[in-house]
Amino acid sequence: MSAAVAVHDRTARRTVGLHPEVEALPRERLAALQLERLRESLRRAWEQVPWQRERLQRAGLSGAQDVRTLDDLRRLPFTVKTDLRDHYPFGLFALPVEQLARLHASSGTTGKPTVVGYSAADLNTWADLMARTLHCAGARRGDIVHNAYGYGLFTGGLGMHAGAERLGAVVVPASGGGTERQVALIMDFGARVLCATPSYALAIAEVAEAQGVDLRRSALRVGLFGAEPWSEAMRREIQARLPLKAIDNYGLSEIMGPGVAVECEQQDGLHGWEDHFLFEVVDPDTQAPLPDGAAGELVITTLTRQALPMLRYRTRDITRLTRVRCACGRTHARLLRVSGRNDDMLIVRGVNVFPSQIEAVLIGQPHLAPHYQLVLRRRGSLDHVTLEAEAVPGLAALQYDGVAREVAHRVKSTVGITVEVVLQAPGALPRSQGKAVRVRDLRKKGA
Ligand code: DLL
Repeated sequence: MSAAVAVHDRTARRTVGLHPEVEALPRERLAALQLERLRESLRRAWEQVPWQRERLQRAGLSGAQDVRTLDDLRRLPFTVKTDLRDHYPFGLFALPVEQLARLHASSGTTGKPTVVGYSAADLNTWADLMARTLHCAGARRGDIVHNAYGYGLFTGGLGMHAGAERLGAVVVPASGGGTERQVALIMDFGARVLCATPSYALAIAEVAEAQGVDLRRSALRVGLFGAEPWSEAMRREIQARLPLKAIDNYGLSEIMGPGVAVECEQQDGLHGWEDHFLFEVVDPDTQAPLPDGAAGELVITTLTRQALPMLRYRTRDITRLTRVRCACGRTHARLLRVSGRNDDMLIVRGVNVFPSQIEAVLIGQPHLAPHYQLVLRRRGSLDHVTLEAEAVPGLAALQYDGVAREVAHRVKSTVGITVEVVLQAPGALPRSQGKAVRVRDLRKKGA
């Protein structure tokens, strides 16, 4: 890549973000950088990955030089998760495995895991992007960062860890679990930043309350919450129980891990780091590109990944894009919250529903704890949905039925589906230590 457009543009605003020269890069310069990097990424895929070359040829391309404008991206074929599985473990890598520095994997519900590889340069880019992500959320050099994302094959723990170190913060590698001890560490060390899934952040708050520890008096000020869909209602709930700004951050292992997009302090959409990724939204059924503002499936192309260049990866995640400049001054496109995965969408008697829509109705109700699960069963030829919710301590058992009826009514009037609400005693529902399981689908088992 020519150093041209890259990282040291003197004309750009210097006031925004950890890397102001790229975070506030004027859009036309950003586009020039993207095109240059796209061609380089394509060339890597073409030369190093026979499967990529074959299908690019089938799509009528004769090489990376055929991509002359960013609109030519649409000539490239999509990549889907099963492409990675079909070439398990290393078949889509653009570097020999002995030249890599790290492997991560995400476990699928069926079959083989999806394996992703990183060169030393990829890890370096990732740490930079994570430092930028943490900074965008409000973390600063010298902050104590309590990292409760799981360490291991999951990208959350190690990804955040590297970014916090790169930022110059002090990282506490807590990982998931041992929640009582986590509460003590947050208080004793004076953590200012908490990294966790939103559901685990709530579990931490709840355990603290049960221990008689008031986390509202802790030093926590910034929460980086992601790795699962969550609603505005959940954000309000977390911000009421912890003295922090709850910031949404999005990523996926196939593309890199966390650090793909993050909210700034405006909490008004997640800045996607467009100097490293191209974002498109397409119609999930026809794959036709959709304009900014329209909801559809997010498709991401990597611009700088060496080990695993991804061309038009279909994430299955549903979101909307805006390229209107944010009040913070960053110029990069924003994702307007990821409402859920296509795979998680329930179709209940013809109505499409994401669990996060039901969450938005539940959370904040005075008699309910912020935990829930949806259980799907087949009754005859129809789908039956049970919403398992949990009462707050102190609610008399006599009131359970009335509260359940009220919740069912609200779900029907707001979301439009009929659910049977079963109210459980406090503590009855499983607590997450990582990604919460919101849906138990028993239909295939004939239940
Ligand atoms: O969850 C990476 C990550 C770690 C992101 C820590 C943020 C924080 P995977 O395990 O591969 O990677 O799962 C990726 O999780 O396709 C979405 O469906 C979902 N997801 C991730 N972040 C969000 C979010 C990590 N902020 C899958 N909102 C993605 C909604 C999210 N869904």
